[in-house]
Amino acid sequence: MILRCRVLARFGSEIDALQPDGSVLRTHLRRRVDDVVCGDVVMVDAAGAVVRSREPRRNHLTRRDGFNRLRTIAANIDRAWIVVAPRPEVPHLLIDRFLVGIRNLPAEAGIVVNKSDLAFTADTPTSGPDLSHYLQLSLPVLRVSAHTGLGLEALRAAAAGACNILVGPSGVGKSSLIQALLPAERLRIAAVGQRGEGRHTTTTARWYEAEDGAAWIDSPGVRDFSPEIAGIDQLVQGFPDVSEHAANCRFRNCTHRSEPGCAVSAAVDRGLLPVARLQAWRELRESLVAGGQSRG
Ligand SMILES: Nc1nc2c(ncn2[C@@H]2O[C@H](COP(=O)(O)OP(=O)(O)OP(=O)(O)O)[C@@H](O)[C@H]2O)c(=O)[nH]1
Ligand SMILES: [Mg+2]
Ligand SMILES: [Zn+2]
Repeated sequence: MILRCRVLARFGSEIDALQPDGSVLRTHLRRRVDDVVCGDVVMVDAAGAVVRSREPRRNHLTRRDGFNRLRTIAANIDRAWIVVAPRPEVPHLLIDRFLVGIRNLPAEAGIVVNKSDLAFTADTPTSGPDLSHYLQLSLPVLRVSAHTGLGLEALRAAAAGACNILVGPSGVGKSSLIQALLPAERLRIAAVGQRGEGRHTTTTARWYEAEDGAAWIDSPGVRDFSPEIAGIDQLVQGFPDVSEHAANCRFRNCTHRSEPGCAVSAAVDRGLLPVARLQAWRELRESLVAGGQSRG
């Protein structure tokens, strides 16, 4: 019998396939159909526990591994949430880099500030990190806590009916959030007292289905992310704020460094654009030029 299955996770040459009846079947991949990741839809020969074919993907998220090889993390993503925590500090550059990658999948992007229970302390008496600039980019910014449940209903509502992936650094609580949203599941979470980056508790992306029709993909934490983009047109997708000001630069090919009549630098000077956004733009623009991918 041939069954249409969702790929929950991949382990080497095997996958966990979610069958139409809701049961999970550990299934083998053959070399002919090897390009299969979490979120894919595959046709499975249930008797032989073998994947016969994969359906075309809407999109897929990739990243470079430690050997600079391109790895596909997950496929068929509607919405990607960049998860951060107020401490040790919010990784602004990582957010900006993810934003470019997500917008070009294409998929919708949002920011989730988890561990908001830690935001109100003596050393940070405000409501946490200032991410107001991202709101101006029409990006939802949700403050939540997997531990206290704060903001989880808003996150659930924003995720309804879509396939959502959680991305971000290790230790920010991506798995904890999915665990809090789906109490019947059993996710691996870093032990209390082992907080912080670099522990990499989650080692492979995994798909979870909610009763409200949403899907959640938990992904391994990353230290860095480089969007795979082909040129400047794709770069501006992640920087509508920079490109809005750039339209008024004197030179069309302005690099927004020290050119006369640069409207982007002027916007930074006038407090209309955070300098960190301009720095992130420059850095990614340079990597495009270095990679020979610039188209002007
Ligand atoms: N105070 C507080 N701690 C939290 C919260 N959410 C998660 N944690 C803790 O943060 C630590 C890391 O949580 P994980 O869910 O394993 O983090 P992760 O993002 O999945 O990490 P990787 O799998 O390594 O990418 C654990 O000790 C959690 O208990 C929260 O809302 N508040
Ligand atoms: Mg995890
Ligand atoms: Zn300029």
